[in-house]
Amino acid sequence: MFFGEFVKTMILPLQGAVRVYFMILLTNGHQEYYFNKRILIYFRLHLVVFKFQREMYNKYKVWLWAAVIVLASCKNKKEETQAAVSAVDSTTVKAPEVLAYKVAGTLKHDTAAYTEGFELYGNKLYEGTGTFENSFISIADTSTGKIEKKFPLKDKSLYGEGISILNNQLFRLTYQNHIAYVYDLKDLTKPTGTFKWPYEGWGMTNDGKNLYVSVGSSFIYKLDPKSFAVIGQIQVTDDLGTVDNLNELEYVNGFIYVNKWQTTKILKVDVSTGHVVGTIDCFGLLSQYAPNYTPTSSDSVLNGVAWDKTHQLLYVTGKNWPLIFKLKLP
Ligand SMILES: [Ca+2]
Repeated sequence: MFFGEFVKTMILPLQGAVRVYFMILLTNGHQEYYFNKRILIYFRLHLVVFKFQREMYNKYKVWLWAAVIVLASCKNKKEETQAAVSAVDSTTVKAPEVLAYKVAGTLKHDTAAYTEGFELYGNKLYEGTGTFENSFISIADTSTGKIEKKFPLKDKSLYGEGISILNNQLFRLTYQNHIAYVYDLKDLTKPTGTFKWPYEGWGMTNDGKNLYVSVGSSFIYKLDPKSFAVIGQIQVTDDLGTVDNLNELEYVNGFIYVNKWQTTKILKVDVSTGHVVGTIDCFGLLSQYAPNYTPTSSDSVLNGVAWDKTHQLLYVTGKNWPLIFKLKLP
């Protein structure tokens, strides 16, 4: 506020006074201009303002110079921070390798499934879906894609998100309800427990011991499955800086495959560093294998990555996609 008042009361009159001064200079100080009534009033007015401006400066000069010093130091600090971040990004992270894959096969996928979680367990394909209207968990056969069981979420105030199975329990996030649920894998009709979760819920996976959760940012959180407490975090970066909009996750041998929301890319992230070491681009898969499919909305994006350990294949699908792709990685 002080700085705004200073501009109004001091800078603007100063500009007017400078204008009068230059007018006098331009006329070589000829006295006849002082007899021009309009110029004389203008000049006197600015002398009054000049005096007021000087009084204001004397009154507030300590604060003024203090503000100038603070602003200058802030600017220097910001530049130093940006320089440090740039140095880390450009020198420590290599450009990711493009991973050339082969499509080993396809399965039918339920086009009503707004995929949020996707995982293989015991040779079955588990899928968790979203939206308030149609959140459910399904269990499908991995050789045919046929859904064998389906468990709708009855409470329509809940929006289902990522799922993961660990120790015969199925964990399930919600989008903005700030609640996570845990189910006994033998009975997915009702949860056996709940956890509070402070962020949005996006994707989930596990390494056989701990859970990993994405929240739509560049961070993946590592959680204790017993308490849902955060015990670590990974910030994902590539050679261009941090990578955000991280969505569905799949842990495979020290790496997490994560698809970046609203893109056709799956990133291979080194869990120990957070660096993106490879990218899988699924652009063109749908148009090639399902040329007659028309997406129901702009939300029908790639989201669903699951690892088939037995056959060493990466299953990939998307929200409302008609197919699941089995990818053979290099
Ligand atoms: Ca997954």
